[in-house]
Amino acid sequence: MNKRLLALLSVLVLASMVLAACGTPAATEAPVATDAPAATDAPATEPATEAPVSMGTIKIATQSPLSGGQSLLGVAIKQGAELALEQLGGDLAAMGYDVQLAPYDDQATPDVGVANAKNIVADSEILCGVGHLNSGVMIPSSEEYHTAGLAFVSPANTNPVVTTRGYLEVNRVVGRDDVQAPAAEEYAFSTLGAKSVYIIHDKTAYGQGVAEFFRAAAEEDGIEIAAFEGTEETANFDAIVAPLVAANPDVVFFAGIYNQAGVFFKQAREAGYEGTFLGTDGMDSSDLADLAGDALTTGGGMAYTTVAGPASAYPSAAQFVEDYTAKFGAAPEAYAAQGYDSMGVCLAAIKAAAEAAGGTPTRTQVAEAIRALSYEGLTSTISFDDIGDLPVAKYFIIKVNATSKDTWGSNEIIASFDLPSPGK
Ligand code: ABU
Repeated sequence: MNKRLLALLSVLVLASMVLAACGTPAATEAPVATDAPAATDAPATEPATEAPVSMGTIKIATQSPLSGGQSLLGVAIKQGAELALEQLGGDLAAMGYDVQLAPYDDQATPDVGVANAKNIVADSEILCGVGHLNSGVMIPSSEEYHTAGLAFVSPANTNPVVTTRGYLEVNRVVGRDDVQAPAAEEYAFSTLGAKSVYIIHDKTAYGQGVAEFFRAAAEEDGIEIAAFEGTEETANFDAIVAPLVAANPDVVFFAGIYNQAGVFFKQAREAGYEGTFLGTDGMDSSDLADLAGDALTTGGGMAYTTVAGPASAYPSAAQFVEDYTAKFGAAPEAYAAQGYDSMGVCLAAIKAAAEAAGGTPTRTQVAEAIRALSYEGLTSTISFDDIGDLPVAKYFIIKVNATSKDTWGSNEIIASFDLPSPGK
C-alpha cells in the first residue's frame, strides 16, 4: 500500500487499539418561487405569532434500496433523512415553505436508480437529494443529477469515482474505498499476520473497486493472492467454496454487500474453512449476523472496516439514537446517522441559498451553498472539498462478536482513525 498512508495507519491503528469496546435541464434553473415577499423578511428562528406567508413546496428526494436484500440499510438511510426533516425542517417552515420528503426505491439496481433519477430531475420542486447506498447505482444516476444541476449528498457511497468526476452536484459525508480497503489490508497484514488471502467480489463498481484496492496493497506487502474472482451468485457457493477450502488461505476478503456475503460465509464455514473473514463497510448490517450466524465467530472469526460505524460511536448522536429508536421501533443501522446528516446538509444549504436569493433558490444555488457550508452534524463537522469529499473522514475497524441480529451491538470497535481524502 501507499507507504505514506501505511506509516500513518500504523501509528493511528496502534494508538487506537486501546479504544474501548464498544425534468428538464431548463427547469432546474427556473425558480420555484412564488410572488410572496422575500424570505429574508420572515422570522428564521423565532416562533411565528401568525402563519408565515406561503412560499410554496420544496421537496428533498431520497434514493436507496427500500425493497430487496439490501433494504435494511436503504431504509435506514431514508428513515434517518425523514427524522432529520422532521427535526430540522423548522427554519424553512418558518420561512413559509412546505418541505416534503420524496422517497424513491432504487432497488440497489443501476437501471432502476437511473430511471428514478430521470423522474427526480423532472420534478422542479425537488431541490436536493440524499442517496444512494450503492456506488454502482449512484455513479450512473448522478450523471442525471449533474446534467440537471441537482445536488445530492451521499450518506454511504465510497467508490472514489463518485466524487473524482468533479461534479458540483455530488457530495458525500463518508470516506472512500481507496482508504478503507488499504486499511483492511493493513489490518490483515499487520494485525492478523496474513500470509495468503482469497479475494472475492460482487462484480459491482463498489465490490470490484474495493477488491482491486485491497489486492494492490496486499501485493505490495507480499501477501500471496490465492484467488481473485467476481461472482453474482447469491444462493449456492459450492463452485467457490471447494477451491477455497483446498487453498486454505489465512484470510478471505469479501468485497461486496452483507446479503451475499452472509450466505457465503455460512457455506464456507460449513465446508470446513477455519480462517478469518474480512470485508469493508458493505458488511455493516445486523442482517449479516442473521444470515451467517456463528460462522462469524468460529474459526478465525470476522472483522470489517467501515466508514460509518455504529451511531453510538458518535458522541453527538446519543439523542438521535434515542429518537430514531422511539420513532421506528429499532436501533439505527449503519448509514442512518449519515442519512440524517445528509438531509441536514440539504436543509441548511436550501435555507442559506433561499436567504441569499431572497426567495426560492435555483438548484445550482443550492449546490453552490452545499460547497460553502460548515455544518455541525451528528457524525462530524461537515464541509466539502472542491470535489465533494470530506477533507478528513473517519474510518473504523470492527471485530464481529454477533451471531444474530439482536446481538449486532456487541461488535467491538478495535480501531478508529481520521484520515485525509486522497483527492482527485
Ligand atoms: N459503501 C457502502 C456500500 C457500498 C457502496 O458504496 O456501493
